[in-house]
Amino acid sequence: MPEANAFPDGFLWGAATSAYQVEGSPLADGAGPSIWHAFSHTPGRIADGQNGDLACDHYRRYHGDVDLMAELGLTAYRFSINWGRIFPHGTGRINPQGLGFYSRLVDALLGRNIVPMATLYHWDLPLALEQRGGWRNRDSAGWFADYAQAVVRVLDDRVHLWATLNEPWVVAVGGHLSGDLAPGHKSPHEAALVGHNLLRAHGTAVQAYRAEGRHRIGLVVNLEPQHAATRAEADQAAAARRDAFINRWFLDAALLGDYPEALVQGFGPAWPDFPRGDQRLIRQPLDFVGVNYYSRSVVRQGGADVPARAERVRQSDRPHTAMDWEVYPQGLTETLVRVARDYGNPTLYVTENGAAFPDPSPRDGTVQDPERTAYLRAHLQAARRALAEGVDLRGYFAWSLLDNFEWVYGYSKRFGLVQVDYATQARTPKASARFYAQVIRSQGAALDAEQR
Ligand code: IFM
Repeated sequence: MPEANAFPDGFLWGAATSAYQVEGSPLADGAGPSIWHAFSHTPGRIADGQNGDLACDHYRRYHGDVDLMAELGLTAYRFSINWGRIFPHGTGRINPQGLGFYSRLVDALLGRNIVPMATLYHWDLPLALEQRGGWRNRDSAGWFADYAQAVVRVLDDRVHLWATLNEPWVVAVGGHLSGDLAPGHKSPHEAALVGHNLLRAHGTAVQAYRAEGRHRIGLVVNLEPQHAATRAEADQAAAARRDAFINRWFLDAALLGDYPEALVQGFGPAWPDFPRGDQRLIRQPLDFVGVNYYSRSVVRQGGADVPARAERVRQSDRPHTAMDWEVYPQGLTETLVRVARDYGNPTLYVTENGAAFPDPSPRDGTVQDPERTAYLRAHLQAARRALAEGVDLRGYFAWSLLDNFEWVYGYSKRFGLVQVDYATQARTPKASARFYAQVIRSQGAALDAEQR
């Protein structure tokens, strides 16, 4: 039975990207290198030795890309700002050419009636700041607030939706605990400290925004339900620990003003002492929460990993994407309803959702990607269900507009609605993009059209 068509007027239908993943030209026009520039130029770090030097060349082709968005009928575009384009050394002298790029991008979007949502930090810390201790340094909160202020001062007249950080959990854990992502450190103590300083940076940036900006600002987190593999108490407890680690770490701190007890206990002696008063800075009133949702985890007790001591169990009877992530659309409804319930019904956006699959070559001007289309349909239906359950959901951003640089996987994983031929930079909208365009045109009704 199709749900009543619950997408409200003004619901944003968007797609998302991030600076390092699509822009290319990382050092153009006076920009300073980021930790991702350094990391991807370190042998052995990225599949096939790839890097973001060219990526989708969005820095030079943004105009054509905005035309493409308009052609698909997108009403919003979520992008991130590369800090090192604005402050080549992270602090100090502003580089007007860097600001100029984002200003032109925003004008191009507004010229096509596309609402811009700007993320201030999507993982590309200026290398100069990493050399000063990066997010491990308590000063990072001040550096970030100054950067936020400079950007907001120039763009807030036209950008009315801002996010401070994208997925701080991934920055803390991927960058400082597992070490898979830049800057590649492996230390529980650092990961906890970095998480805390990211939250302080979020808090100071929101304060800077309240002084300088006049619109709306929020935080974007990655969430995934943690389901126990069995009813055994030990597995239930493992799922609860992993839930505190992945889902509650940043939301509890930013929205409730405290860390989950299970998280602090899980880190044990690696958990640093933080000055009293930090929690007050971290808990700033927010205008929205952005939810990035891809999959769920099924877990059982096991492993010595700090802080969750839980093991994932692969659900081999269920479909998986090319990232080996289970396709689990009902988890999106579950996640949105849970955030609404546990955190006082904040305004929400799905700021990322999508799937990588190996796509065939273009034929007759399109790319057939039935699995991605099915993923998109099912997740949009799941978002609609959350709306029907009373969640204040204001928009959905597909990840991603374009195939792009998928971090350590290089260009081998394709998440785009639009295929990119990296040799020629040709863009070909996939069938999923055409489907999304129909959904947008019909304000959701096409979700219930017969599936071919
Ligand atoms: O590509 C990433 C993005 O940068 C952050 N969220 C998840 C995406 C897919 O892995």
